Amino acid sequence: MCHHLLTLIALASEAKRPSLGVDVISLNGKWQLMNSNSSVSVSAEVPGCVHTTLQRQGFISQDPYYRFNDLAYRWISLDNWTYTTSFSVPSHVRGKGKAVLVFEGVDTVSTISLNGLTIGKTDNMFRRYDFDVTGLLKDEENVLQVWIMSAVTYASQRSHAHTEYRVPPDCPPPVQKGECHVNFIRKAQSSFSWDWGPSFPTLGIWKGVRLEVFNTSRVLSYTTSPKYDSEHSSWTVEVELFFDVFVASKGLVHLSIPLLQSEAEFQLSLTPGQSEKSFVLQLNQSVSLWWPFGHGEQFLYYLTIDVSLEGGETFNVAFRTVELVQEPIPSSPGLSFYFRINGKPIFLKGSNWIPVHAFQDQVTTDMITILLRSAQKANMNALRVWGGGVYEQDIFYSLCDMYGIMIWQDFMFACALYPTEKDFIQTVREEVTQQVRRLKSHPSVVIWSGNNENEAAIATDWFNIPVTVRPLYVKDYVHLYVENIRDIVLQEDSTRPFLVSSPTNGVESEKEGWVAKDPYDPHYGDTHFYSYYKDCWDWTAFPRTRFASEYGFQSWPSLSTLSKVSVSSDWDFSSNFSAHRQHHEDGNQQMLKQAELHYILPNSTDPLQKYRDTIYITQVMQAQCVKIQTEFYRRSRSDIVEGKGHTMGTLYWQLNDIWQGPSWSSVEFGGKWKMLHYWATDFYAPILSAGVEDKGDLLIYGVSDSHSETHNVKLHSWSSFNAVCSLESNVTTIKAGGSTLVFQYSISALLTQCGNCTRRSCIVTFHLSSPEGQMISPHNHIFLSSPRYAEGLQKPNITDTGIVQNFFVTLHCSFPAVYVWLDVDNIPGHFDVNGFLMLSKKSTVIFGAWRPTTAEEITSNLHITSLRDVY
Ligand code: BMA
Repeated sequence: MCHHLLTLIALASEAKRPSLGVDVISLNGKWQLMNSNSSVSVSAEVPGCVHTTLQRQGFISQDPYYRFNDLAYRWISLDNWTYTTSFSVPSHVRGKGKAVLVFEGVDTVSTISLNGLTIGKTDNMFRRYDFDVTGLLKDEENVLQVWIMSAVTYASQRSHAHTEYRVPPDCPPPVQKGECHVNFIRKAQSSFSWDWGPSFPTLGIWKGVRLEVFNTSRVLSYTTSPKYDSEHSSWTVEVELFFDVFVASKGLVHLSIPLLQSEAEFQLSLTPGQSEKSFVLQLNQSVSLWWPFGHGEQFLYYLTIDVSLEGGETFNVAFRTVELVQEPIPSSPGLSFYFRINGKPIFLKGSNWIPVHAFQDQVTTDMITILLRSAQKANMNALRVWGGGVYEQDIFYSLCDMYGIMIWQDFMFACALYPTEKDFIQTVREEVTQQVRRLKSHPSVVIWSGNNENEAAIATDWFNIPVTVRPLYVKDYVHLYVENIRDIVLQEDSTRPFLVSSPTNGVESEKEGWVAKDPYDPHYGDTHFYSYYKDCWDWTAFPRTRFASEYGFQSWPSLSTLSKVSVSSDWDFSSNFSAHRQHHEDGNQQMLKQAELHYILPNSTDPLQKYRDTIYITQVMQAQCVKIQTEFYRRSRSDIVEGKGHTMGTLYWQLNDIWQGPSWSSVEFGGKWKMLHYWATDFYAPILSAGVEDKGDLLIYGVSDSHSETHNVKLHSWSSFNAVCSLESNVTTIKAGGSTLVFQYSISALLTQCGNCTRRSCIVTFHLSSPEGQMISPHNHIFLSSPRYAEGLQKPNITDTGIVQNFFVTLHCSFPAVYVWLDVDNIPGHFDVNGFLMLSKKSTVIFGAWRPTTAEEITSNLHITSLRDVY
């Protein structure tokens, strides 16, 4: 079975501003902030939050991220806070018919008053609120107050008021040092702590505030949805306009895409109240399509919408179709699960996105850009905006549109059951409607998904719910995600697929009443898979899934990142700090245990060196484990083994960090790349050569994302400085958009043929090359035994012989070296390669700096480590 969603998506520009005929007074800027007993009174920036304000005003002397401050500053979130401002409204503005106060985002539970009168309340940080204040304004000194209740107190009260049955979990595991009942409040679920992040239940006015005054009408939002008519092979763009109308009026709407020489004019007739109008622009020309990164260009066209009563707006529009294909696969039970973009099957390569900061007001466009560029540089074409964080800001989606990064967009529900009281459902309905209208015009968004792991939570009984009452929870689940969220999304957006959960069995889950018996079934939908203690080199233990939307391993971030929030006495793996920052039960042990399976753990007698080396070994382990697992999934794209396979997506957990602590991320807080991120560049390369050992044979696969065939495969193997021997495969074609076994050889035969090699003394390297001898895949290698047992691996004595402008770093070593790692501490930027295998005496890497720096600065900060240097 397959969802036919042959539609085209348009991309809207940033926050919609009311125009002609609407007077707008911005209320952003300086406000006053006070706590409940008035002992704190400071001036505050809006948009902003209480924590940021107290830090900037010097009321708290330290960075909330510093050492143990998440606990020390807990009081901030337990207090209630009031924001106050006053403003004037010129009388010619005040004289207009209708006045509305618009809050783009309040975090979270507030009562808002104007000139002493309550004008409204908020309970959902993901919604915009518009309050009618007609007749309540004065010329001068209008006092606007936002009283914000502690989110922790509110969540606790709501949970206690829910007496009929439990809505678990009550509290996060103690190791997270977090707050309870976050599922009762529509707020970033990770703000009460997560297994990679601190508890900072923020309070604030996190988005803009403004007054809008008008006589006739104002536009609340615009959406643009290109749609493809496959019968006529033509495109249309549907434009929706949402109005707030005060006085009935008539006018014209003019739509045009100049580059496509397409335009049209429509009559507009508005009656008082909220009003939705939609218009369809027929295109006269063929269009250039929008493609995911690595598959073509990202064409964006300008679309102008002119409303005679209101003025004009210009949007980006992009043309692409998306289908989620779930149909039978020959010789495999279950259904496929893959994305077809513009009619072509596309393998999704990427990772999962979490909030960039606990204090969202501190997230800058630069921070988002660095992360998205880093994703693209690592050859990612997809990210999943995970459901425990926030719907990202407009600029995030606009950049994804530009970079060709496909977005799997979760709704913000994660790892919990949720209440279904009327007011909760009502606020969620409004949230979902607004978010779909805000984001649906972006071509980068390719799928909506209802929640993170909540189907699995019920199906596999995370919360010990007695079987007899389970139907009640299933009913609530279906009510929230199917009868409400899904229902709204289907109504609002017919241009992309909707999934109820992740992981899920997709249409099979639907058949089983939306909660499948086993949502992790590899024959259907997507899976999440984590296993920390089992040997990650054993690829046979991974589920051969249709789509791997989460999997990963933790590592620690670099010392330069940690040193911003710690002191030297913390720099020990068994310090209180190391335990405090670790929010995942046994996380630190798991990392070392996994590393120890293949590496000798650092044993320097210098404690600081040992700490640095331990961080290094956790990053080596993480990079190696995720590489093995990802390569397994990529080469499974064509395979069906015992009915399983046809994997068409890998999104490892997780791309970014919310603070400086251990986590599954490949990019540290601040943007520094971990070893994993450098490796992702290779294991996500468009053409990959991947090696595995299977039943005593060495198998090498060529995996290609390309839509046309690739020729000629060559193999290099067995290297010391000089390869002991080198072999070439006679397979000359790699399947387009597939995985091809290009080389198979018995390992014992290979060892006998290749001089004096043993599993412990040699390593196999390989790559793919074109008929002309040009490399078409990155170099890759496979160990035939754990490096901890490697024989002949010596201290390589790596030195750099000076760094020249443009930051070429030339390295020399006296012996081959593995996992060669260059770290320049706090100098922002990244190397072209890192964490590499150095099989030549000399090798040059390039450092690309993100700010002006000098060769001297780099030299004095450069640390070089390889595996043999840590023991
Ligand atoms: C999955 C995610 C997150 C979590 C991660 C690592 O469950 O959805 O909730 O952070 O695993 O444990």
